[in-house]
Order: sequence, then C-alpha cells, then structure tokens
Amino acid sequence: MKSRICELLNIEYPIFQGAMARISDAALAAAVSEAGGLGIIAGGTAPADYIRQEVRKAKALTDKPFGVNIMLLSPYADEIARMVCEEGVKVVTTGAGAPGKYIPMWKEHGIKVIPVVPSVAIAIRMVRSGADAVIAEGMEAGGHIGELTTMVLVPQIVDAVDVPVIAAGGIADGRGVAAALMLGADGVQLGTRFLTAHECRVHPNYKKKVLAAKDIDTIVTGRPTGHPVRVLKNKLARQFIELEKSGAPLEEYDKLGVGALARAVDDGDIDFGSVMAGQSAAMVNKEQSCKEIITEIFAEAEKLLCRDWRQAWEK
Ligand code: TUI
Repeated sequence: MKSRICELLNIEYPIFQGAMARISDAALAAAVSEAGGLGIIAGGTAPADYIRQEVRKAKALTDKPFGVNIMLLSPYADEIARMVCEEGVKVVTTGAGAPGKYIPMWKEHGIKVIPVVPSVAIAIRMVRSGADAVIAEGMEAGGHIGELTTMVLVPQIVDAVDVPVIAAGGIADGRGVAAALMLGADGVQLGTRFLTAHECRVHPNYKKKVLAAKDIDTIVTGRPTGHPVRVLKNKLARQFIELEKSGAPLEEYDKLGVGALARAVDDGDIDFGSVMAGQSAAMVNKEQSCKEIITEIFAEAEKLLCRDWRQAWEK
C-alpha cells in the first residue's frame, strides 16, 4: 500500500506516529520506524540537548528514517530547529504554529518539512513557504487542536495544495485509514493508538485510562487561552472547566497547567495530571507492539479498500 509519501520519505507504510510531548521518545519512534512507518520524536517543551540525545538513541536503534517534531510554542524551538540540521535528521514535523522562518535553513540541509495545519489558509501558506507535505489534523485529535473535523478538513486541504496530505485526528484502525485515503489523503498520522504500545513510555495508569475510555470521555479545555487542548476527563479537567465558567484571568490556567503533563505521563497521576488523548481513545482496546499495530491496521485497510461494496452492509 505505497503512496507518494512512502516514496518521498523512503518508508514502507504511509503511517506516521504522532508526536506526543513527553511521550514520543527514541524507543517509540524507532519501534514505529522499524515496523515500516515514520516514527517521530516529540520535542515538546524539552531542552534541545535532551532531544539531541533522543535523536542519537534513535539512530542507534534503527537505520530507517525517523522524524523530529518541533512544538513551536517551546522556548527551545530555535535551538531544536538548528539541532536537527546538525544531527542530520531527515524529516521535521511542526505543531502549534507556523514554521515558515525555519524552512529555508531546513531545506538547505535536505530536511523534508511537514507542518501540522488546522486550516486551508495555513496549509496554503506552508506550501508556499516550501513545505514538502502537510499533516491535516482534525479536532478529534488529542492535545492542542484546531476547530475543524478531519472529515471536512482533509478533502479541503487536498483540493487546495499539490503536495501530499497526511490525515490526522480520530484515526485509530484500518477503517479510519481507508476513510482517510478515500478523502484524498496520501497517508495517516496516529497518536492515541500508539499510547498503549508496548514500546510507549507512558505510565501504566495512563495506558489503563486510555483502554477504559468511552466515546464521550474526552473534553477540550483551555479555550480562553487560545490554546485549546483535548484531554481525557478527570479532576484536573473539571478544575479547568470551572475556571472557564468563572471567567478567571489567564494566569490561573498557567498555574493549573504547569507540570500537569509530567504528573500524568511520569507519575501516573491520572486524577490531577493532564491525560492528553484523542476521541479515538474509545477505539483503543488492547496493548500491542508497534509492529502489531501497523500490520493489523494495514491488513484491515487493504481488505476494506478491496471490498466489493455491494456487500458492504452485510458485515
Ligand atoms: O501541536 C499539536 N498538538 C499538541 S502541542 C502540545 S504541547 C501544548 N500544551 C499546551 C498548550 C499548547 C501546546 C500538545 N498537543 N498539534 C498540531 C497542531 N498544530 N494543532 C494545531 C496546530 C496549529 C495551530 C496554529 C498549527 C499552526 C497554527 O498556525 C497559526 C499561525 O501561526 O498561523
């Protein structure tokens, strides 16, 4: 099931592992790349030297291509942007902003640049700035999100740009992959499904909460800050909702949010930590290796795409 994104990046399956701050480390990224997808190390808000070490670990673990994601609200974004050039990283994805100012430097170093975009206008701007592909991420995704759903965002971006489009947000199985390809995407990015991978470092309590999640168990907090974030509902999420109702000043959000992701990911505090996950958490029901996840998803997608649609509703 090769698409032009496979040719562009020299990968076997058109699947990216979503960059999840504090979670997507060298071990997860290398496992996904070894399984034929594109593993991605998340920069998050970690210092450049920490990410440099992860890049070196990933190089030791796999000869296959992997990427680094730069979260553009990070105070270390500039340093990480230079570090990926020094370390010979092949693919950079970005989130939470527009990376235009870095693109010339990355292109000079032969890096493929693939920004996450939440709207058509930003997709067009990124392609004009030199992006090699874009990731169209719908608001079903976990973490920081835009306003549109994957179903409406992907086809509009596919129509608006002539580079490969990767669909993200709400995809967790072969049905989602098949649907994304039908919308015109060249590939998919999945984060939430990889949270319960054997190779994923999140605390076992975090994995349990994802495995137990039902359809309506995520909520978007932090809208007044301009950085809405989708998380699994818990006591912290309810505190955020109370803040929103009370019209509290923005500093109060910072106070509540500081250290919250580390509490959930590292300490397993799933009541007062930030348990970021997408709406597809309800479709994640087992712990598997990255290889099992990828082979299962593509076997299912291939079966669906080859299906005789007159029998589609027979199950
Ligand atoms: O970036 C993400 N997801 C994230 S980042 C993150 S860490 C964080 N924590 C708290 C607050 C903020 C960040 C957790 N999850 N996904 C990709 C994404 N990018 N979603 C939305 C965007 C985006 C938004 C605006 C991309 C570009 C953009 O451009 C605005 C502009 O400058 O024109």
